[in-house]
Order: sequence, then structure tokens, then C-alpha cells
Amino acid sequence: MNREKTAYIGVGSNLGNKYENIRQARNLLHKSSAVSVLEVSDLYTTEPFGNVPQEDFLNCVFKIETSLNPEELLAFLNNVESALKRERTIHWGPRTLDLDILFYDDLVIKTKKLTIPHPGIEKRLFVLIPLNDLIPDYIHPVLNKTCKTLEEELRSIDNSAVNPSGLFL
Ligand code: PH2
Ligand code: MG
Ligand code: MG
Repeated sequence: MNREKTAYIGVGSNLGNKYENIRQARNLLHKSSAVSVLEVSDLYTTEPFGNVPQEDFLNCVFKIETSLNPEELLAFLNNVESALKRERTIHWGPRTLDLDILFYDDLVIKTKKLTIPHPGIEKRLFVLIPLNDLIPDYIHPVLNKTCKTLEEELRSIDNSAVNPSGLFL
């Protein structure tokens, strides 16, 4: 078996029972012998980012430990999304569950299927705010800035709503 690696997964839902979708995702991930969910950030109610008018999201970040390599992890996350009947109709549209690899160890890769670190991190408060519940001092391996600094920089130009939901896993 490969050595266990730490990764951070961005989690979002805006269809159906959002809290239940995220709870089930956590359970499905944790059930796999190749993945352990070590920590979950607070859960936030967030206004939709992008130009598709849609319901608010519930967003959080999972810290996991895994023996899967990045491609295997991506395939596994896609299976979990499918298990929760994610509908891939509108690009950037409503979804029961979205699982994105944000960071994988200190890895930097860019292939057709997979870019790590996730290219949207520094543009999305709904990712940075929960990430900073877990790793404010982590240095983004491409941007060479801490996650806390990335949040502060983005907050100065983006006031989109990311509010504590009062829900926890
Ligand atoms: N995901 C998107 C598009 N827009 N907006 C918020 N607030 N949260 C998301 O998770 C999200 C989004 C595509 O993955
Ligand atoms: Mg996403
Ligand atoms: Mg995705």
C-alpha cells in the first residue's frame, strides 16, 4: 500500500437536503478502507458563485488521509458524487454534491483531468473560509502565500456572503 497522504476536499451542496448530502458524503468517504476523514471544517451557508442563478450552497472542507494517488482519489470522489445522484446538467449549476480536491500533500500537478492545487481556491471565499478553520498557516505551493493571506486579499475585493450555518458534522 502507498504511504498515507493528507488531502483537503472542498465540499458543496445546493439541492435536496444539503446537510444530509454532506453527512452521507462524509460517511461514504470514511467507509472506504483507503480514506479516513480526519477533520471537518464548520459548515457555511454561501451565496452562489458564478453567473448561474440558483439556491444558496452549504459548503465545508474535509481533511482526509488517503492511500489513493490523486487520479484514484478523483475517480473515487466522482463515484461518491454519483452515489448521491449528482445531476450533471448545467455547467456550474445546482448539484446535490460536489467534491473537489483542493490540496494533495504539497503536490503540484496539471493534467487534462486534474489540476492540484485546485485553480479556484484563491478566487472563492466559500473555499478559503472553511479551509482556514483547518489550515490558516498552510502555504499554497504555487502562490507561496498562506491560506489566511489569500483569504484577506480576496476579502478586500469580494464581499460575497459566506455565513456560519450553525450546523456541524
Ligand atoms: N460551486 C460551484 C459554482 N458555484 N457557489 C458556492 N457558493 N459554492 C459552491 O460550492 C459552488 C458555487 C461549482 O462547483
Ligand atoms: Mg466545485
Ligand atoms: Mg467539482
